[in-house]
Amino acid sequence: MQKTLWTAALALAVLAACSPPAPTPVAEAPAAQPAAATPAMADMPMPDTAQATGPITSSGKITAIDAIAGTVTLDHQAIPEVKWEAMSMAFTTTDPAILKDLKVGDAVSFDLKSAAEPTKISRIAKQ
Ligand SMILES: [Cu+2]
Repeated sequence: MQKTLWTAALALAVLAACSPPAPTPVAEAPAAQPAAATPAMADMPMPDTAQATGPITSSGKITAIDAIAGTVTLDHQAIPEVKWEAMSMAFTTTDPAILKDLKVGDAVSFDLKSAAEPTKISRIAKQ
């Protein structure tokens, strides 16, 4: 008798678990996009959102420059906002014209476009 009741209760529980309320699929739809974006962001060493949207200022020295291609190689200081050690690396520019008054050897301050696009320089000027 007790076993029968227990089995019936279990069967009801299983039935309940297998019957989601009707609004559930509707409620899940808006949540799907943030839920999908979160794991991808967590996999990358990305700074927080505020830093990702704005320019990041740093400084360094020009070691190579191609004003026509709009590329510049900089010996730059550590840039903690994007977790970079000090290093020499090539950057592209948002506008090649920003390089026109610069030359190899110049000490410069510059802005990375954003943490999302850290290899693109949006401002550069002699110090
Ligand atoms: Cu670098």
